[in-house]
This record gives sequence, C-alpha cells and structure tokens, in this order.
Amino acid sequence: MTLHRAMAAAAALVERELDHWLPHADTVEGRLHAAMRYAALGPGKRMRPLLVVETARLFGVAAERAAPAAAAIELVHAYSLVHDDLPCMDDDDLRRGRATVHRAFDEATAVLTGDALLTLAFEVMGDVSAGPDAAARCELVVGLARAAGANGMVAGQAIDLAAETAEIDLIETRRLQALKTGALIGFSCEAGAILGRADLPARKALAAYAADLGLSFQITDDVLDLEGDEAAVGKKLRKDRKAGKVTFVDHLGLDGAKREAQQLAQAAAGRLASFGERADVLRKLAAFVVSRRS
Ligand code: GRG
Repeated sequence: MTLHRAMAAAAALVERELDHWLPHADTVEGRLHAAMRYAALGPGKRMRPLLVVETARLFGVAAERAAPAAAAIELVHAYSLVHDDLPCMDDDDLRRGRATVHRAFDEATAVLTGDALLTLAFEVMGDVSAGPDAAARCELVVGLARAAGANGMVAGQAIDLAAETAEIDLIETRRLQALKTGALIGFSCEAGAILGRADLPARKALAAYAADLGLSFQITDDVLDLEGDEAAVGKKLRKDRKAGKVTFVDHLGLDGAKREAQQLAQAAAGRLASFGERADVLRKLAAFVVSRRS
C-alpha cells in the first residue's frame, strides 16, 4: 500500500471514531463541544493514529479494532496543541492553517477544551470497544497516562518553558524532545504492540523505531521552523529564536540538523527488519517525516 493511501485510510478511520465520541449538545455547553470538535477534527496529518493502526496490523489486528486506541491518542495530541497555543504558553494565533482555539472561541473555552479532550481520551481508551481484554485495556490506559503526564509530554513542555530563560545543551535538548514529542509517538507504537499482544523482541524493535522516528520528526520540525513556508505548515514560523529557545539547528547547524534527521529516519526504517514487508508503510512513514513540508 502507498503511504498516501495508508494515511488517508487511517485518517478516515480515526475521524469516524472521533466523531462518534465527541459530544455535540444543543445546550449551553454546546460551545465547549463545538470547540472540542474544532480542535480534534481540524486538518491534522493523523500520524499518531497511523502508527497505532500500522503497528497493530503487524500482529494481525484489524484497523477497526485499533480505532479507539488511535482516537484516544489523537485526543491527547489535540489537547496538547490547544494548550500549547494558549497565551501563557506559545501564544499562537494560527494552527493547522486556521485560528487557534482560544482565537476562534475564547481563552477560558480553550482551557476547558484541552481539559475535556484529555479526559475523553481516557474514557475512550478504557472503553470496552478498545479491546475485550481488560488487562490489555488497563495497560493501554496506564501507558497513555505515563506518556502524556509529568514524566512524559508534560515534563517535556515544562523543560521547553524553562529553556526560554536557561541555556540547555544538546543532551538536554534531546531529552526535552524525547519527552515533549517523542513520548506520545513512542506510545502510539506501543499501543499497537499491546493490542497485538506482541512479544518482547517485537516491542523492543518498535520502541527503537519510535525513538528514532520521534527525534527525526522533531529535528525536521526545527528545520521547518527556520525554512518552512507558513502557508504550508499552517502556523506562525521562526518563533523559536525570538523566544530565545535553543533548537537542534542551533546545536547542529542547518545542514547538520538535516543530516541527523535523515540518518535517524534511515535508522528507524532499519529497526523494522524482523517484520519484513508487513512494515513497509512504517518504513515509508520514516522517509515522509523528513521530507514533509507541514
Ligand atoms: C501543553 C501539555 C502540553 C504539551 C504540549 C506536543 C506539545 C506539547 C506541543 C506542540 C508544539 C509543537 C509544535 C511541537 C512540535 C512537534 C509537534 C508535536 C508538532 C505537531 O504535530 P503534528 O505535525 O501536527 O503531527 P498535526 O497538526 O499534523 O496533527
């Protein structure tokens, strides 16, 4: 299957699942519900859902069975973007080519939207539709909490905020990004392995793939922040330097950063040798991550 078709299929699947779970009341709280839908169903790449679907597929799990886990992870991702864009964080007006949630609605609604998306993620992940095996569902819920929380994505965001006023070296920059961006990408692959009851060697291979992929993705994000086209990326660029944030490009130089992203993408693809042709979409995704324009 081409990457394009696999991405479109995973996006359609997860958007159906999200549509099923996202509330839309015709009452006072309808404004909150509309903001949740705006944030979660906006035009994103749905890369994390694709990772869940494709890693689950390696173990014979049908895409439909992976849909709730994929939706739960996308809900956490959507919440993180809403809160990241708030005036007290990155203070962005544009996301995915449209007004950010606090701009399209208001700041209080944006805070509540993030809270509600995060909470809904755990409802979806714990629901029986996420898998008939209660032990596997528990593992999914705990894994998502660890990836998203104070030792995962939120820790990365805290280091990122601290990095505005403190110099951080390359090692700390790698740790920041492994947490902020890498933790959820890593868990997207782990979720597929949990659904597929994968053995330890397979889990380790997928964890190594995700670590290389996540870092390659983030380095490319830093390159795009400098070289990207705002219309294509869909958000305000060249903000990192103004905010005093040290990125991979500062540590490695522009060419060095591009080289490193490329090498990591190749290494990621190489981690999948034991899965043979079944992992072709995941290999193509690694190549896409460094060549993407948005
Ligand atoms: C506020 C708790 C909290 C965490 C925020 C992930 C994150 C932490 C902030 C996002 C800011 C950002 C632009 C990070 C760079 C990497 C990244 C996650 C980019 C956006 O992910 P894509 O490209 O987005 O997968 P789409 O829109 O395609 O879903």
